[in-house]
Amino acid sequence: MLNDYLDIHPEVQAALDNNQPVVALESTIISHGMPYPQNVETALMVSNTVREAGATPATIAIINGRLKVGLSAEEIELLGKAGQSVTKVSRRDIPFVVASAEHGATTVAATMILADMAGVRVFATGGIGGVHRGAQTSFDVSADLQELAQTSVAVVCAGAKSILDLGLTLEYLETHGVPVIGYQTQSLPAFYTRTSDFEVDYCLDSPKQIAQVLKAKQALNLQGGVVIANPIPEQHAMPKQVIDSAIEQALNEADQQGIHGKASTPFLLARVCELTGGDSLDSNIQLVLNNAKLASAIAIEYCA
Ligand code: PSU
Ligand code: MN
Repeated sequence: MLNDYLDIHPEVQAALDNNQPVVALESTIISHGMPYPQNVETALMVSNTVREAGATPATIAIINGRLKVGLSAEEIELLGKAGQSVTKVSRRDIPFVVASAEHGATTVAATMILADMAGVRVFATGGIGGVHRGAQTSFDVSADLQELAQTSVAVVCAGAKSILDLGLTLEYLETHGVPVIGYQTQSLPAFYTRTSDFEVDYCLDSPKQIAQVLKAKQALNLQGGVVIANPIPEQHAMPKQVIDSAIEQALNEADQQGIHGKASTPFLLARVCELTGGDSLDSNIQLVLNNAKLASAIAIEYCA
């Protein structure tokens, strides 16, 4: 039944069949999270990084209505070039894009769903969605959080951007039983910066320790995801004031222009990128590569 919709790349399927490590990668970051051509270059570099680290990359998207776990370089190029014209697909959007046989770029939430269908347990990305600032009145809470509450995939990210309310995001995750692990850090990383004013739930120092937690969670049949927050490497971090003021300005513009719903995050990401020149994009690329390395190491330990 599932196979009527799902295409697992033969290389990914072979790895899964042989209990070899696989790392899922998302595609909204390609179509909506970065400009062309850096988005395509980054996606290909991330895949290579996973390979070099000894795991198999599985970039996830919807192509012509097919749920794809593992993309070709041509498919990555297609999603990157088409950019914002590709539908941004979260949980609610999946059946529509499938039924109309269109392309879709999967968010963290939708990528987790497809990874879970294929049996991929570790996923690397840049940043997760969360509770937006002003959510008290806008109700803007990313479906990524609800997915983390129910779908058993570990997400390696660089924390969350301060376009979000980091404190409320942590509260939401706590309510839904989603642990937030800091990799070699007590402080919740804030994407462009290594620290924030918030603490993670658990600090673990090695991929092996993290894999042990994932194994215990699975053995105990505790459903739901895990957030693994990996600070951006020091040399690529941004000065806090620079990024904070760009984020403030982007948030004000979004407010003035009435940007809301699924357009909100891509708008803010693009504006922050423009306002910081190329700097935030360079940081963004480096932190994704760093997350791909850690996710690969965790996937390897998870299979050991
Ligand atoms: N944060 C980033 N880069 C991204 C995203 C978030 O720093 O590319 C993308 C991810 O795909 C994430 C999605 O799942 O935005 C969240 O969108 P929303 O807030 O509409 O749920
Ligand atoms: Mn939203």
